[in-house]
Amino acid sequence: MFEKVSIMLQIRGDNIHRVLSYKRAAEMIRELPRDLRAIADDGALTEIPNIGNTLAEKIEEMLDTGKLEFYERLSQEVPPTLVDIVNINGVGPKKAKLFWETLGVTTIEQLEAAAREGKLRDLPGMGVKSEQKIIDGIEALARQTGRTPLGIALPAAQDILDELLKLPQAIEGEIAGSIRRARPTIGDVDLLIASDDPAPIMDAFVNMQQVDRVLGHGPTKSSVELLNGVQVDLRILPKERWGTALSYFTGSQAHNVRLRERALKMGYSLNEHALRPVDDVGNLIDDADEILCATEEALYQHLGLAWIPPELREDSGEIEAADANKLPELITIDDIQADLHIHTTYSDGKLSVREMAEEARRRGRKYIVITDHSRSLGIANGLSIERLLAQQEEVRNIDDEMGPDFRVFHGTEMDINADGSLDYPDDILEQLDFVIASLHVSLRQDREQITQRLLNAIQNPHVDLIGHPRAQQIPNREPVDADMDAVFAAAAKYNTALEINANPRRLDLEAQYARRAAEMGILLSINTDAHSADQMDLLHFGVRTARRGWVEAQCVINTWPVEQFLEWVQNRER
Ligand code: DGT
Ligand code: CA
Ligand code: CA
Ligand code: ZN
Repeated sequence: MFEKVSIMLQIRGDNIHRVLSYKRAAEMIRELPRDLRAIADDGALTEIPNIGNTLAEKIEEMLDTGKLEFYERLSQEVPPTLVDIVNINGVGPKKAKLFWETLGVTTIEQLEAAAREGKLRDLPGMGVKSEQKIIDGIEALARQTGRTPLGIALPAAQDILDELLKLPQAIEGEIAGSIRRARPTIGDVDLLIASDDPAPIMDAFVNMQQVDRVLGHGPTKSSVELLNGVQVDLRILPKERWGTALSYFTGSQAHNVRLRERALKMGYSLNEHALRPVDDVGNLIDDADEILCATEEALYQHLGLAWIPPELREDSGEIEAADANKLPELITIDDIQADLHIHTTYSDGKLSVREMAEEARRRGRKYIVITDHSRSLGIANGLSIERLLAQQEEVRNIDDEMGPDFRVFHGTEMDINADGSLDYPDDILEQLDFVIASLHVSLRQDREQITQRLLNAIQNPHVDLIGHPRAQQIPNREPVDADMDAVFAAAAKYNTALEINANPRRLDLEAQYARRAAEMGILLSINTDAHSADQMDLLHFGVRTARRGWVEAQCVINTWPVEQFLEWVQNRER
C-alpha cells in the first residue's frame, strides 16, 4: 500500500521527501524479519527505521480496518491503476502522468490501445521509437507474469521444507527443480522428501497455513497453491530411490533427456524411479532387476559420469565435460572474502559506515568497500564531492579502529550519466580506493548510446568495476539494450571487472553472460550491493548465479586475499 501511495504521490507531483518517506517505509516493511502485526502488538512500530508516528498510525489503521483512508482520498485525485502503468518497462511516474493528463489513459489496456493507434508519438518527449518501446514493455510484462523471482521462491520453499522435515516420518528432503538449478525466476516449486510413511507428511503439507488451495492430494504426490500465488509440488519416495528421483526432478528436462539417451546406449532405461536393463532394441528385459540409486552420485557413476553440480544441468556442455572429467571447480560461498559494493546512510542505505562494517565483519568478510551513490543520483541522495571527501575521512578512521584483520576501503558507485560522462572528475576518482560505475538513468536509450556509455566507463583507468552491467530488475525491468560483445571486448582489453550483483532482484550479470565473460578472461566480482544488514545475507544468490555460469573462484576478484586485491587495483590504474 505504501509503495502504491508513493508512486501516486509522485504522479500527483508531491515533494520528493514525502514520496521517498512512503517508498522507504515500504522497503523497510517488505524486509522486516518479523510479522508486522506482532511488532504493532508490541507497540514497537516506531522503532522500525523510517517509520515515524504518522506512518505508524497508518499501519495501525490498516491492521485494524484493512483500509487506509488516506489512500482512498488520494485515489479520488490519482487513479490507482496508473501504478500498474509505472510497472511497465520504460514508463516512469512522469510519463504515466503525461499519458493520463493528455489522453486520459489510466490503465495498461488503454495505454496499449493508444500506443498501437500511434497516439503517443506526438506527445512531448515521445517519438515513434519510444512508442514502440512501450508496446514492447507491455508485452514483456504480460510474458513475465507467472514466473516467480528466485529471491521469493527459494526462501518460501525452504520454509516449507524445514517445517516438513521436523516430522519424524521425514528422513531427508531437498528443493529440486529450477530453484536447485538457480534459475533467476521459477515456474513452480518442486520439493522431494524421502520417507517410508508418506501419509502424515502429505497431510501436514496440504494443511500448512501458507496454503491457499489444494490442487491435488495423493499418497506420493501433492500440489498446492500458496497465498502468494506460487504453486508447490511435493513428492515423497523411499530412500533407496532418492538419487534417481532427485536427479529427475532437478532437471532440467534437456539434461534429463541427455542422461536417458546415455543410459539407453549403455543398455538401461532411466526414469524417475530407477535404471532398468533393456535389450538391443530398447525393450525392457522382463526378469531383470531394477538398479536403484540412493544417491545422485551413484546414478551418475552408473552412467560413467562424475556428479554434475545442479547449477550446470542445462545441457550446455556439462555432460561432455563430466564425461571428459573436465567439470569446472565451481566457486563456493566460502571462497568470498569481501564485499565491494555497500551503501550507507550517506546515500540511500539504512545503516552507518561503522554499522555496515561491523555487520560485514560479523558475516566473516575480511574487507569491504563503502560505495555510496554519486552526486547526480538525487533520488538516492547521491554524494556531492564535499560529502564524498568527508565520508572518506570517516572511512579511514573506522578502518584504523577496526584493526589490520578487517579492512574498510573507500569507493563510490558512480553514475554513468545519460550523456555518457562519468559523475565525478578524474582527480576525485584518483583519490578513491575502488570505483564502481553503474547505469541507473536513461536505461531505454538505443543500443549505440547505451553501449557507448558502458565503454566510456570501462575505458576510464579509474573505473575498476561495472556494477550490475545490464541494469535489469527481476521480474519486470528488462536489461538495457547493449552490445555485450563490445562490452566484453573492452572489459578484457582494459582489465575492468564486471559485477555479478547478488541481489535476487538483479542477478546481473546473469549466468550465461558471466560464463562468456569468464571464458574471455574477464574478471568478475560478486557483491551484495547491500543497503541494509539483511541484504548482506543475499550473497548466496550471487554465488549460485556464478556457479550457473561455470565460474571458478580465481576469476572473482573478491575471493582474493586483501593484498592481491590492492595490488590489482593499483596496478591496473597504471
Ligand atoms: P520451472 O518450474 O518452469 O521453473 O522449471 P522446472 O525445471 O522446475 O520444471 P518442472 O517444475 O516442470 O519440472 C521439474 C523437473 O522435473 C524438470 O526440471 C525436469 C523434470 N521433468 C518434468 N517433466 C518432465 C518431462 O516431461 N520429461 C523429462 N525428461 N523431465 C521432466
Ligand atoms: Ca519447477
Ligand atoms: Ca513442478
Ligand atoms: Zn546500483
